[in-house]
Amino acid sequence: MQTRAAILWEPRTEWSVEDIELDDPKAGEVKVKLAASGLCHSDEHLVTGDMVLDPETAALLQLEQFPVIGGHEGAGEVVEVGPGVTTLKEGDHVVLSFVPACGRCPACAQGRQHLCDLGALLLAGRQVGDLTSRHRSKGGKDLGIMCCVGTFAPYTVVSETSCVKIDDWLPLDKAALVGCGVTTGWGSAVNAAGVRPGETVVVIGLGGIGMNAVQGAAMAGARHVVAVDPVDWKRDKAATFGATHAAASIEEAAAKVGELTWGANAEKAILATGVATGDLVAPMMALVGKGGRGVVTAVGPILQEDVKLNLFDMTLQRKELVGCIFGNANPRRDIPRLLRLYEEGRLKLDELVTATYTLDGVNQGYQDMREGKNLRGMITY
Ligand code: CXF
Ligand code: ZN
Repeated sequence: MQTRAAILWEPRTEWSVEDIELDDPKAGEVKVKLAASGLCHSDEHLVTGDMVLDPETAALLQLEQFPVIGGHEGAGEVVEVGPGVTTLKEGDHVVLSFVPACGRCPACAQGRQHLCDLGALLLAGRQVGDLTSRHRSKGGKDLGIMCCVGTFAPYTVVSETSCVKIDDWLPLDKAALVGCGVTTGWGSAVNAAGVRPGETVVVIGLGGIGMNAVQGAAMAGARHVVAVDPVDWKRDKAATFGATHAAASIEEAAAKVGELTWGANAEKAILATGVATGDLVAPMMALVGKGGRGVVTAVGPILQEDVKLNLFDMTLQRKELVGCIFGNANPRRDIPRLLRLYEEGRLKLDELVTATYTLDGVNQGYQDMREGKNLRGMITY
């Protein structure tokens, strides 16, 4: 079929919205009619050239990262199923999980689906079944799809392993948010940080990820949630997601946390900035006290950046630094679970969407993100 998509032909250019050809789903694949796609900062990292496919993986798979259809936070309806699909049928509503979960690899078998072996293909963006493309430009060039989903398009073809079936009555434009940002943020507090009742938690960066880390920390029973961001309205908004205190910078947060804990410092800190760099990790670790834990959930120039840590902190202070992808969640458990919490009025999703755009407005959406205007911009189809 013919459809449209926002394509990034190479880094440091704009998204180009073009007509494309979309093939029928092959074995194990489904065609999804998307209702909405969130504008996550990770797609912006493709634009800035920060987030490159690991060269070893690229060489091994003989794949190029570009051109790529962006978007990895979407939800929609299955409109066609390929041969051998057993878990979905036409008409099913699905959230596209930005990490596929095959259910069979060692990570999936241990319940760590966020580490599914198919995740090696996140930035290679080909079909996980046979490493070919179903998406083609008008000029006949194979197109990659961000995180194996490519949600900047009204239709896409994905592996059934990227789909999590959800209840039909849920609003798809809100459910889309759980395909990346909400689960990543909430899970970074609940799963990765393991926030416990009564703890003091600092969340650095209040975008779509950080706001959900605040929300997760509050839900897990934190006593103090200190929300850190230089943008005034984001700090104000964090209070509605459960933040108890706010700071405009890490330095200001350090003073606040020292005061709140009588010098003991926080139990947990979460780095959720739009651009994570290695030099932010040591200041984050300084916010946590002995036995405390810092979580890096944000991404940025991930292959290029190293982290320097103090050995006293890691030994005598026994601080922990924990990595995080997709909130260390299990998408098939956590996506439906989060949506139940939304239905019951206990998880905020509506409040995260600060602007909606058409597909043609994708570059405007990212410009608004750069200017600090959005928590989540959302393309609706
Ligand atoms: C990212 C993580 C690194 C690969 C692309 C997606 N996560 C969420 O935005
Ligand atoms: Zn994302």
